[in-house]
Amino acid sequence: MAKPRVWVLGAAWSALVAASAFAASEVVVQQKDLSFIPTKVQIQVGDTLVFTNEDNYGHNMHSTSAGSEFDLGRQAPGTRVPYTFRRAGTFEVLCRIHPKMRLEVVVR
Ligand SMILES: [Cu+2]
Repeated sequence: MAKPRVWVLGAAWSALVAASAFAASEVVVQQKDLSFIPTKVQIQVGDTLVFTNEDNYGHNMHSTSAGSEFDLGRQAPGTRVPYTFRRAGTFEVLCRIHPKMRLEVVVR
């Protein structure tokens, strides 16, 4: 009796793992030493970028690119801020506080 139950659970788990391969994913972009790491990311529509601030001061990501305008406000050191891209295109993300920080996001 126990053996079939374990097998069924295993099959269900495999199906769940397979399904998640097609789900939207999260991609981490670091903010470190006044740079985005990496400086260019390619994602799918519906994917979320998770910005981590690994500096000792605040950053403020924003984008004025048509179709993906946003301003995430001041992000404190040590925090994670997610943003989901809902439209395809190429978008530029900048920091209001540090104009040299640039991230290119290609959404397909
Ligand atoms: Cu900054």
